[in-house]
Amino acid sequence: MEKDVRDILSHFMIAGKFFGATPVLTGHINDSYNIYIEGNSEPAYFLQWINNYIFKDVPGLMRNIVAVTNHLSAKQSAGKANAAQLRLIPTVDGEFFFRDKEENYWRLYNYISETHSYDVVDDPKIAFEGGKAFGKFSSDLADLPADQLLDTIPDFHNMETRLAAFFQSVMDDKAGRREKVEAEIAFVEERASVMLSIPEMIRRGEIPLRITHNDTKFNNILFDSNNHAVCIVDLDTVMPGSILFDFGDAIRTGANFADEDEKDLGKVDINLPIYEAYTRGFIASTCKSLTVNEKDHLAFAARFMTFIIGLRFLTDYLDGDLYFRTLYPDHNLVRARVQFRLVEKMEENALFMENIVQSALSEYLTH
Ligand code: GN1
Ligand code: MG
Repeated sequence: MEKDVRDILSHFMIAGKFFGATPVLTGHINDSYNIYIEGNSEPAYFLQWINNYIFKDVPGLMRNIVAVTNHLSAKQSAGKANAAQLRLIPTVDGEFFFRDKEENYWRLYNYISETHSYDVVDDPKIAFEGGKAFGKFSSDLADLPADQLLDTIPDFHNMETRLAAFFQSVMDDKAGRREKVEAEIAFVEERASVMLSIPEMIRRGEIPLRITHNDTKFNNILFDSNNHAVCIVDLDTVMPGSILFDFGDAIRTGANFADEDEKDLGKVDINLPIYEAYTRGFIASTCKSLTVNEKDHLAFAARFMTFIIGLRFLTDYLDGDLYFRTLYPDHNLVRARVQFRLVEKMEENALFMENIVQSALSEYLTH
């Protein structure tokens, strides 16, 4: 691996001499490495293999990232964006990615130093800061013309197409796993029509499309040593979407007491103080631009996103684990069950979650 990485890096304009690489194992899609340069104890770069089974148009995806990072850097120089920004390191040919002989695509970022992230959050102050940061991310991109961006994964959070794909996978039963998931199939069937309200509203133009991040796992926020959010990472799916998606996915990940793949479902529950703090932070930085329908569906969006990601894990389980990286045979099923249990917990707390949104709105709209 070291030799390959050294070869790949020789195509990029790096400062200094390659010393070593360590794999970063958090994402489920791309392969990532921290890159060390001789004489430095901290990594200097972040290298990624871009999964072109999932991202069908990598050059187009990279044009998106160039547009987004340039836009954010311009805001940062004007003192308006977060404190640190991802920067693409060009290749020796002046491109922003390198394609090797096997048609693998590679990109290199600067390393954002002295930061850390949280998979699960237990401090409301950190949740508030995270909510503010993801809200600000979408406000910072509000003036980037949406037609400049490609849909890197069409219909990414489209519940209609996700449900259709799921029911197809149930019929096909390619991996012979259907009989293990009858209870989960029933869970999906019971909720499908409620979940379809969001794509219907989007289609009717009642919920606007904005430029959104679309993969707002809480651990995509980097915090500095004072726990200030300084950078948002993982820009592959920045494209037109609903702000509801960005709000919901951060709650799904940050405000669950358990990990995304916790085997003990008894540990799965919505952490309401964390939910409240995140919601206040998010509303603090977005409330002036939210429409009435967006405000009215924020709390539901947490359930919507938890359901849709659970649905995708379950679909992939039925298909035989073709999409998400898995570490053991039932990994996708474990992930799906955690999401569905969390959906149930959110259903039980629906009124409370709604009230929190409303009180945060009245607090910040009067500021
Ligand atoms: C994938 O690989 P990662 O963690 O950035 C997925 C997200 C899911 C997430 C579930 C492009 O994100 O949509 O929410 O796994 N990204 C893509 O953990 O499908
Ligand atoms: Mg991602």
